[in-house]
Amino acid sequence: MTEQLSYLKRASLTRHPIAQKLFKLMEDKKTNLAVAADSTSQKHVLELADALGPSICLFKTHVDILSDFTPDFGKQLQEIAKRHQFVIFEDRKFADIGQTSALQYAGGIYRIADWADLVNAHIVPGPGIIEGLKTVGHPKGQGLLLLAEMSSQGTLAKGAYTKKAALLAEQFNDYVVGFISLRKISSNPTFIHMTPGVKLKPGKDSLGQSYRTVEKIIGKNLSDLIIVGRDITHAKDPLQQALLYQQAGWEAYKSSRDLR
Ligand code: S5P
Repeated sequence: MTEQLSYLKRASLTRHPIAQKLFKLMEDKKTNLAVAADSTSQKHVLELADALGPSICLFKTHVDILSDFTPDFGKQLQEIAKRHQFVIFEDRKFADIGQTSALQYAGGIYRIADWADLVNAHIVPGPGIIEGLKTVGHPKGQGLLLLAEMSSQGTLAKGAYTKKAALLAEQFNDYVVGFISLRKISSNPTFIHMTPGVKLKPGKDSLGQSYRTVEKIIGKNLSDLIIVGRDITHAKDPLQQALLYQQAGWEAYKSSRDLR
């Protein structure tokens, strides 16, 4: 068993307000589960946030797939997040030059920067994308996750690319709070590792998504947080299913680490 710092200890090491809040509420609520609410109905997304709120630490959205989006979406989600104590992550995966990404983040129809605690970015454009997003998000106390690895088959995000993500995170450590990755890729305890492509049993979908188990991701790969989508949102009883993942995630966290 490797010696690792607890989420709570890590909350005290980071100076980023969202990372601090996230680590703390993971420990308080005993959950490292995030749900990916990939429904095209805003009403359904908000219902999921309210129903699953107690068992999750983070709620992940794709606001641009909503077919009935209204400008009060963010405000409504923030109210639910406050009630149930979870962090809001808009999975926008910015990938343009800094100037354009900043405009996409702050403006347009969705005004993501008005309501999302966290967003993420591909590092393919280089550091300018982080600088651009930072001009918008940092003054608001929001944070950025870098896509260091992806869960899909044949991903090009590996090797030197993944290492570069870890270096860029260090370079911008007052704004970057962590990574989307399949495993722990940085030994800096202030960075959080979030992993999608997680199911209770391994498998894949018909479009290249591959699934690894909770035990593999949290227990063996030492990631910090699991992101689960359809296996919860499409379940007969989403809350019951979320509870199974919450328990599995917490058990894997506790049993795999010699926590300090
Ligand atoms: O590499 C990635 C990165 C992300 S953020 N692979 C992913 O699947 N995701 C997101 O995680 C994806 O956009 C989706 O919202 C979620 C996985 O959903 P599921 O239904 O396959 O669990």
